[in-house]
Parts: sequence; structure tokens; C-alpha cells
Amino acid sequence: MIDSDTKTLDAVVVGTGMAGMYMLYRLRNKGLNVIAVEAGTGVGGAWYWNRYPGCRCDVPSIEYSYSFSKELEQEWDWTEAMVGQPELEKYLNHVADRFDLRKDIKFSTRVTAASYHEDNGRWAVETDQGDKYDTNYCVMATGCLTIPNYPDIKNADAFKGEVYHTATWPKEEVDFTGKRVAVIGCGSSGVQTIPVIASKAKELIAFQRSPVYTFPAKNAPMKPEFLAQAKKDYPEIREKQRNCASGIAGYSGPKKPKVEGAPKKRKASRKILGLTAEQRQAELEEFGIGAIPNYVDAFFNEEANGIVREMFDQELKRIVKDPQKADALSPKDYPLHCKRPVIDTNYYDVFNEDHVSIVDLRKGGIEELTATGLRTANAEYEFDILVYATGFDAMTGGMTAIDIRGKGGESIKDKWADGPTAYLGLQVCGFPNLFTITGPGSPSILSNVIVSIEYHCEWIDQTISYLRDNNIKAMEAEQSAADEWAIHVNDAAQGTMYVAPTCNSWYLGSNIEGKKRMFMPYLGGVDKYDEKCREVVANGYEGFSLTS
Ligand code: N01
Repeated sequence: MIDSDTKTLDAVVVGTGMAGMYMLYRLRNKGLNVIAVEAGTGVGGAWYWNRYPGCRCDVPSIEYSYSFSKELEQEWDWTEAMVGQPELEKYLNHVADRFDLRKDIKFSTRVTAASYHEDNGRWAVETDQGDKYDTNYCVMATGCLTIPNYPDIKNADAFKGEVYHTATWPKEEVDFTGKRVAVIGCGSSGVQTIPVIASKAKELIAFQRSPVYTFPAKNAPMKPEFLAQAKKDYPEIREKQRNCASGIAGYSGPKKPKVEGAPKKRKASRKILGLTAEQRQAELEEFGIGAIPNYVDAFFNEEANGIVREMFDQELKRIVKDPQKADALSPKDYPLHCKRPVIDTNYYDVFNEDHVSIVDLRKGGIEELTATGLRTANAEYEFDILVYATGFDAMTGGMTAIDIRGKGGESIKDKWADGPTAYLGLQVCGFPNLFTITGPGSPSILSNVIVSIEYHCEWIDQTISYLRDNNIKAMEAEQSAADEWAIHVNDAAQGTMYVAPTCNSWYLGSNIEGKKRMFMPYLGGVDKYDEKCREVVANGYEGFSLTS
């Protein structure tokens, strides 16, 4: 029974990051009655919430942009090779205005519950603002990195100073001038924010549990002639993005004509095994620390990984002058490529400054927060501002934070208690007509995520057309297909450093206590994944059950 306050819709899109915005655009264009619900006051998702100082994209902006509108591609001018959060947020606001998306977005509203009604194949969706929607389709555009992880530290509320999390940074500027600042966490967010905060603060202490492998970003202002050429070359760039594993075309400008007799530009080797110690040293000196993540054999081979780690350590010791700090920053406990390699601007250099110190929590963890700071097993520290850069309940957090109930009232939390399975990362068995954009089991964050997002939105759009055209009431992933796909996703990661026994990462869910260890994203590549999805459709939505 639907009460009179309930709004009847064709589709509800949850979240308006890059995925939700494009999904809304597509579904509305096909004439569906659709609403997008957004917890923030603006669009942008990750690029709305993560507004911490130094936040920046690590994919070239030419490639980290929507491809669906040729006009948009031509009219938007990026100012840097890899732009920061403010420019990305501006771009996404421009997209929202240009395509008039805001009129169908309910801002400052969080979806709290969604339950499936088996009798009519529809979803009942509720929000924290008291909205009720009765809808045919639910599209979860809740993102892979959405729910902040607050570590479980004793007396967490004891600290009396200002407290921030990089993933929920306030819009108002935080003034670090003359302040003593503590940052807990040294992953991508910590690495980006530490040098920027340190440039203002009187003192900065980084509390680090796992050092990262980080490489120079080499960001630079956008050259107008490069941008102009990229705009001309967009059709080829997009084509290449969709037909390679990473979703990154690696665009570097127009191909230069070959000059007869010109010396060949030297490149670092593809593999480290097979090079003599002298050759490795020569490569390190010629190409620098930035060449290290490109030795492909280090992805799979422990010996190769060991060699590149030694090279990394050697460079680290050269850059960071204080041997104790260099030792603390050395990621000796786990292989390169287990976690997402970070790219940075001045991260190691900032530790050469006297007012920046590092606390190696491997030698004694945080025991508790105090009114004035925190205490580790070894010492007590005082500071004015505490910044958590402790990451996310990744891949699943955005979904499990909502009380989603499918057939028989089963909750998504229970369904995923033994690890998240979603057929192709698009649908969960027992949750008909609910789609997940970049869900677990899809390339998602192991690819240029906007390429994967656009692909998913288009697939869902076309699938909904198919369901409507064929009077299909409910579409649901079959458990056997989801299980088989989960095995394939797991197999694709085997033999890589992502699943090495010493590896703990958010890809595996092992940054969250109690979360089942399981490699969640699909490593097979964007191209192979697209091929599989197309095959599934060509075979009449093989692996999905369709009920009229
Ligand atoms: O989060 P993380 P993030 N005590 O999980 C530490 C994307 N991103 O926000 O490794 C002490 O990587 C934790 O330690 P450990 C990108 O995909 C992209 O930095 O669990 N420390 C780790 O050091 C990235 O991979 C961009 O041992 C604790 C840190 O907190 C993803 O987001 C920029 C702790 C968390 O690192 C997540 O990055 C930013 C505790 N109790 C983010 N608990 C770019 O585009 C956790 N930690 C460049």
C-alpha cells in the first residue's frame, strides 16, 4: 500500500558524484521520471567531500573527464596536467549547470533505506528528510571511496582541539598558521595534504602505520598548444581509453614525424630481472625514482619486487637526509604494488624540514587520545589540530551504510558478510532492479574510474530500455553467475602483489576491522571487462534472470 506522501518514480539514483550525475542525465534523456538524491549540498561526490588542502587527481585531466558530450570536451579548459580538487569540483558544477541536472537532484538528503517489494517488482526508498519514493529501478551511484574510516582509538573524544577528516573536509578554510598539527595516516590523502599543511603549520607530526611507495607527480601547468591538440585528438583518445586495460590512453600529444638519423630517445627497461647491478644503477641515475613502478615484472615476481624495493630505498635515503626519518618512511614490510602507488608533490622533501617529523607506529602504536594530543606506546605528543587521513570503508561502505533489503527482507550487509559479490559489479543476487555503478567485481578504481563509470551508466541505461521494451518486471543476477564471476575476479588477482600474503590494503578490505578479506575490484582490464558485458547482452542477458 503506497501512502499519499510517497512519490512514484521510474528510477532513483543515489549519489551525484561523477557516476550519479551521468546516470541522471542518461535516464532523464530517455524520458524516465527520475530523481537523484545527494547527501551533500552540491554535486561532485568524492570531489565534493575530499576538499582537504592538496587534494588532487592522479590521472591526467584530459583523460579524467566525461566523454559523452563533444561540446563539453571542446568548451572546458583544464589549467594543469593533473588538476586539484577545486578545479574538478568547478568542472562538475559546470556539467550540472550545462545539462540542467540540479532540478532533479534532492540535495542535503541522505538515503537511509531501500526495500524491494516482490509482489510488484518495485523499490521503496526512504531518506533522512522523510521522503518516500516508490520506484521501479534503484541505481546505487554511491562510489567506491565514500564512507570515511575513523580508527577505533581509545578515548577518541578526549582531544579538545580541532579535529578533521580528509574525506569530510569543511568548506571553510582551516587556518593552520602557527599551529601544531598531527596527521594520522599516510596513504594517498595523507601524502597529498602533509606538505601543504606543513607549509603553513608551526609544527607537523605525521603518525604513520604503513609507509607508502610514492613517486613524483611531475604535475605542470597545461600548455595551451597541448590542450588545443588534445581537443582535436579527443576521438582517438576516447577510443583508446575504452580499448585498453587501464582506461588511460597515455596521451602525450601528436606523434612527432620521424627525423632520419636522429638519436632514439632512451627509455627505461620494461623488466628489472635480467639487468646487471650496474645496469640497474645506471637506469636509476638516468630515469630517477619515477621509473621504479614501471618495471612490469615487479607486479608478479617476488625477486623483481625485492630488487625494485632496494632501488626505492636507496633513492629514499638519498632524498631524505635524516637517516632516522628515511628509515621510518621506508615501506619494508610489504611489496610494491600491493597498495595503490601514490604520486606526490614534495612529500619526501618536506621531511627535510625541521618542523616536520614522523612517528613510526610500527615501533609502538597509538594507545589513546588525550585532551592535548595523543599517547603512543613510546611517547606522548601535544598538538592543536588533529587530521585523520585514515581512508575509507572502500568499495562496499557506501552501500552497507544504507539499510538495503532485497528479496525476503535480506539486508545487503548480511548478503555481503562473507565478502561482496556482485555479478559483473552491476547487480547483486536477491536485489532485483537494483544496479551498482562500479560495484565490487568491476574494474572501477583499478581503472581510470570515469571511463568505467561512463561504461556502467551506458550499460544500465541500455538494459533499462531492454527491460521496458520487453515488459520485463524484474531483472536479477543469478547466484551461480555471481559466484562464477567472483571466482574469476579472484583468479585474475592471483599471482600479483595485490594479494601477496604480507599485503593489507583497502582493495582487500583489510583496512577495516572485521571485514572479510577478499580482493574486490576486477583486475582483468576495462577492455576485457567490456567484452564480457557485451557478450552477456548478446546472449540475452546471460547470468541474469528476467521475469515478466
Ligand atoms: O586512504 P588509505 P586514503 N592508526 O586507506 C592509516 C584514493 N585517493 O584516503 O596502511 C594509524 O590509502 C593507514 O595505515 P595502513 C586512492 O585510490 C586518490 O589515503 O592501514 N594509521 C594508511 O596509511 C587511494 O588509494 C587520490 O596501515 C591508520 C592511511 O591511514 C584511496 O583514495 C587522493 C589507522 C589510510 O590510507 C584511499 O586513500 C586521495 C590507525 N588506526 C585518495 N587506520 C588521488 O587522486 C588507518 N590508518 C591522488
